[in-house]
Amino acid sequence: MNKIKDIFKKSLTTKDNNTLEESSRRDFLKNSATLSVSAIAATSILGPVKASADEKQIVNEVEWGTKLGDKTTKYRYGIPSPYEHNNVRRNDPLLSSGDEYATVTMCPIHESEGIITPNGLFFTRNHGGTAHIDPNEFRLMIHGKVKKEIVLTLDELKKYPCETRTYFIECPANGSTDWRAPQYNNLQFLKGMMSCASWTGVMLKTVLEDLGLEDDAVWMLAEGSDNAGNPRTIPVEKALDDAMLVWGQNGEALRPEQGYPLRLLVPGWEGNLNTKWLKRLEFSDKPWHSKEETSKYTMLQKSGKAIRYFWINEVNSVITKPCPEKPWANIKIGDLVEIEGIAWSGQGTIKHVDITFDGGDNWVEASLKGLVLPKAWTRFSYMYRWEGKPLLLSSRATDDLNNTQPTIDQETSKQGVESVYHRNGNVTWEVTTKGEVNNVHIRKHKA
Ligand SMILES: Nc1nc2c(c(=O)[nH]1)N[C@H]1C(S)=C(S)[C@@H](COP(=O)(O)O)O[C@H]1N2
Ligand SMILES: [Mo]
Repeated sequence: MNKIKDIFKKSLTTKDNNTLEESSRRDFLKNSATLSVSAIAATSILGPVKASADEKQIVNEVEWGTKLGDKTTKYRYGIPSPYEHNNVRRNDPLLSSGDEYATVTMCPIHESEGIITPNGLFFTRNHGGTAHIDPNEFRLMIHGKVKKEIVLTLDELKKYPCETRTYFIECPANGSTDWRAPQYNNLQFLKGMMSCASWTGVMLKTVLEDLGLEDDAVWMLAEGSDNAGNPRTIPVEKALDDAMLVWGQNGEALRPEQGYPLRLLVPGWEGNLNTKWLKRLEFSDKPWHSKEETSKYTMLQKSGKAIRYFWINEVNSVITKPCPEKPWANIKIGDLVEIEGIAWSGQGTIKHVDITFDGGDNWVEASLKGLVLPKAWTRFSYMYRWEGKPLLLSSRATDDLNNTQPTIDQETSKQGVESVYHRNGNVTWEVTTKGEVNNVHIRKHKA
């Protein structure tokens, strides 16, 4: 036993005598590749695994193996296993207007895997409930300073060549409950006002080049046909850059909650601009100053003044494993565990993510895993051996324009604590000696 422990210790000791907890997953794989065959079992991430010869699920017939299952044709549209009943959107009463129409349901990002949110779990923010539109009755009007004003059916719009692209949508109010002090000990409620999907539709640029914009068309108004309408002014520059009119979401039609049959997608910009149940696009030489960009969706500063037209969701990240809902309660001291999270930037592509274990004094670089796409969720990962010490665990993302997430101190010294929108200061998890995880704020200075 001691011999195994020795091999174990040796194999995990790097040049400068730091143990594996300080090294990345890639280093771990490199180290383990040099081990002798007998040591592999001892260094398995699983640790010592109990022999399974007496497991009744293996030895005996199981119920589901002795009879026919459901008819293969039972579900014309598949549904999740009933055992996954906890993986659901949840309503945040703090962010509702006292009813279940003008409110938000948060995405269970603590349960999410990879970078795509399944359609049934996509966060939903409505100002007047979910509209249900018959696609045959759908019309899109494009008017104002456009050479060829037009009213299009969905089929006509679908004649344009389509593109499929992966982008996140984030309400700028994501994390808003935490400006003054930690409000929720819960990742879903803290950062679940975002999701990421693969969208199919036409580049708005393609449509506008086809119809022809007037030279002085510099602003676009996008309005929905739901009772809220959600009118927002968007610079034509963005409309001609990467904005899309989308009808597809993860390989099927948009869900009603996401704006069926057509929504505007303004990649990386605040969720509110992504008009659902789209009815019209109007072009003008002046902005509209709609309710949604004057009374709401402005950035209150420390000075008491507010910034209008703050569109971009800045670089951000959060650790999803561990998190308050998925603590390290079952992890034993000495276990090697994966720290995982999501990073995103409305300005570009995630370049790197750093992790701190001590509240920001020291940082190590995590590895990015899977697809790394612009304005999309990006997964990061770090293999860590937890020795039972309490931690102040946090991530800090940097994008390819070298924007880096601020600390909470940096953010609130500029912004104050009365803001609602565009919070991207570091989220910190306190990991206790018992492996519990709490949402805390690291403040070295007073706001
Ligand atoms: N027509 C319309 N578009 C809308 C809204 C709305 O209420 N009506 N809500 C906006 C807000 S505030 C956000 S954050 C995003 C949310 O998109 P989702 O519900 O698909 O997650 O849609 C935006 N588009
Ligand atoms: Mo929003």
